[in-house]
Amino acid sequence: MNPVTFTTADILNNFDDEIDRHLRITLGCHADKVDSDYLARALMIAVRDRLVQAWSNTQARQTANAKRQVYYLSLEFLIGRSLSNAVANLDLEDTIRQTLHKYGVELEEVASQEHDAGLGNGGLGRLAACFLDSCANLQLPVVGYGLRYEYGMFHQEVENGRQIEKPDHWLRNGNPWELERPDHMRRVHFYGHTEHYHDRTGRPKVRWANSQDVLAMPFDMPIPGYRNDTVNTLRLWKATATDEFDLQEFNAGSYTEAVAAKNMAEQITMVLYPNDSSENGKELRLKQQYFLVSASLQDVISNWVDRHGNDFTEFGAANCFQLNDTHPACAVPELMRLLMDDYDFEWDDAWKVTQQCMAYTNHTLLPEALERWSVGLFSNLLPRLMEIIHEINNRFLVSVAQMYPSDEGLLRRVSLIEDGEHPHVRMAYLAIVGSFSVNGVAGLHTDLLKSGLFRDFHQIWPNKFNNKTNGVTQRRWLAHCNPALSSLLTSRIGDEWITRLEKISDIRPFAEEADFRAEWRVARQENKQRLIDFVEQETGIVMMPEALFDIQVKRIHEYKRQLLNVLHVIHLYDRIQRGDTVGMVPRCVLIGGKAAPGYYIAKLIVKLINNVARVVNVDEKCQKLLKLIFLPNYRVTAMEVICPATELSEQISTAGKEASGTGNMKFMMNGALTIGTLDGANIEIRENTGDENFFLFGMDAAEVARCRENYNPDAIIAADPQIDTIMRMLEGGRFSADEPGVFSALTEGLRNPYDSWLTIADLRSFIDAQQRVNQAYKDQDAWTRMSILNTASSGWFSSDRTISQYADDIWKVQPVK
Ligand code: 26Q
Repeated sequence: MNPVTFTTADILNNFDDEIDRHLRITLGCHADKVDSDYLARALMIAVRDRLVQAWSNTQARQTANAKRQVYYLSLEFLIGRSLSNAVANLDLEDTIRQTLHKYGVELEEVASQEHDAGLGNGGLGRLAACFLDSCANLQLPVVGYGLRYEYGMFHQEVENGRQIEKPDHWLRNGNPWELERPDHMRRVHFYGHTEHYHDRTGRPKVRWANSQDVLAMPFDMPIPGYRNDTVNTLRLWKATATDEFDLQEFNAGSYTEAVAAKNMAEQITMVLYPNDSSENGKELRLKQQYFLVSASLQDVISNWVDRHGNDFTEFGAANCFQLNDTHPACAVPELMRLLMDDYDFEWDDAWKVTQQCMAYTNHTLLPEALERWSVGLFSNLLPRLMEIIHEINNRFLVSVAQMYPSDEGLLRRVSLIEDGEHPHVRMAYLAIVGSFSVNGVAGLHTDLLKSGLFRDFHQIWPNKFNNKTNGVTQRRWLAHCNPALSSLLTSRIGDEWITRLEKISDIRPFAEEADFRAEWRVARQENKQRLIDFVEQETGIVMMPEALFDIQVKRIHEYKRQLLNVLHVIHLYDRIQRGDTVGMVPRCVLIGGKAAPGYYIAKLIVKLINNVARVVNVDEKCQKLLKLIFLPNYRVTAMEVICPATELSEQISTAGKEASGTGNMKFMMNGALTIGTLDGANIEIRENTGDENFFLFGMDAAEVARCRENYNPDAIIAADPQIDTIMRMLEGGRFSADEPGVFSALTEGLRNPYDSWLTIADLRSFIDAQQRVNQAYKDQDAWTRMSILNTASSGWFSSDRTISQYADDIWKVQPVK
């Protein structure tokens, strides 16, 4: 059959007809006045239809031509909305706007009907989404594998200042983007036991017997590249029960009970775990991890066997699995199991293949966030994997003992099994031993991995370790979310920056043109107004348009130090009370983020922000000078309104704690100035934009380490009257009149000599830096110049750059054009 080609007029007519057909036939909507929800669904289906041909072409092309395929294994993909992204990438915006005008609506209104796909917690999940976008843009043969959670990241509400979690049933109205693929269903084993036997040729073999099985049903989501005919795939697995009834129960007359028991299986992909740090070791979470890994590896191997039969000679060279943190680290023993038990590999051959195709990315330095699983739980749930892990460990320790004879301490330190009364599997060590590449996500982070957390492993295998500084996609985080700034940029330097962000440095000389700066300010003001409207809608609070927009949005965490931010707000509040306001610039401080439901202190910080906000925002004297806002339910879609309007980006973690940060990059790209510590990618942001365009404060990682040795926060407080006042207000109940003492856990933490986050140690430096911000903001022209230079220097922080480095250094893959 000949390929069909469309003229512009065809597409237009076509689109009108298609929307009409989907409304009336696909969706059965016959109303006179179509509401925007139906329109959104019709539009999404029509746009998806446009993707399908390129999607299957891409697959065919990659299967035929790619020398190596990459699989990004991640428990999280924080996609957000897809419609506007697809429309922009297919270059359909004008067409669709014309069609929608016939229904009297704007694209933005229709697009706002789409529910965020919130299948992630924060940075790590959003990074996976940016990476998929960049892979498609660069036409790389990369498939994302994840879980199709029925419930995504919880919806956050605030009652009496406290966080309330509500379920996020994002699939309730269907997901027009996904295609169910029953023909690629897989079967995953749990529980049971292993049996060692000899096959017909007398070779020793193992089988996993008496397991309880769960089916994995794949749903594919299209990942379109930017105007390049490439559409990659994100494959999400849903757990479904097998049809094997428990016959005993069935025969005893418990038919309904037997069927109901099938629900156990389906729970595996019911809900995303909403905690992004310390793990509580729940069995269901390990089930999720193994379910993802086993289904995905079987998928890859089965496709391989379809094309190559049982010849695995090239399998290791032709496939690469990138492990997004240790969450999918079971991939190491699972690949071993599949190769040995199902395809008759000998151990050494299987190990060679495994080490040839696994690569691991670490996203945290917090020792308490490193995943460990109790050996007891592990061997009960995954008996065959536990056996393989023991064998990997034994062989590894033998090789270490050969390299470093008589270093027992070393053997104990690097063992994959942490010994003790309740031994645990150290998942990070399993990932390191099983991979050919281990990378951190920013320069400092990788250095600290090598010299600290993974020091012994770095000594054993220095060449395994490498850095890949994170990035974000400028297509979502500038072109889409900031149309005002985008068209201003394009008017001066063309639109090549959309696919090659390094070109954005061409805007640098325009920082010296007064007209350009004026236009920059107009765009910024338009974006601020958009945020003002959004915040008023969500909270009822009206931000002052002339104020400095000072913003911190990210997960609520002690190490991220939202508390430090609040202490500064209290300080400003106190100054205003005392009438010390000469030269004070009006400021709106906005904080948003979710706390893990079981993280008591994080939830208390949310309460404190809300309580301080309540006092500040009703205060007469503050009206024109200061507002504090807690924005509920921070999510991808909220950031799309927030980052274009932000003037001051708060990146204030204790140095050495934030692996990279990625919000920091979105803000910079959109022209915000950063107030930050020398932590994570802040360091690289400062290097790129220049010291003079960055508000630095606080201790660096080395100073932090030294400070801990002899930290006396009480002494610092007593010696600094302004800090002393802040503490008195907090401890004296100024923000907790109706619940005396509610914040004592926070104030006691601040005064604790073992406070891990050293908040008081950095407070003076922070207040001073904020005063420098205040002074700088008074000179709007100079501020605008700095803002332009931040955007102009953001080229390095495109995820296209990051992904090119993964492709060249780790994956060794080429684009398939
Ligand atoms: C683990 C086990 C059980 C349940 C949950 C988890 C879990 C889930 C998510 C642990 C950690 C996470 C997420 C971590 C994360 O988002 N880290 C961030 O990754 C970003 C991308 O590299 C960095 O920019 C941030 O600095 C880092 O905090």
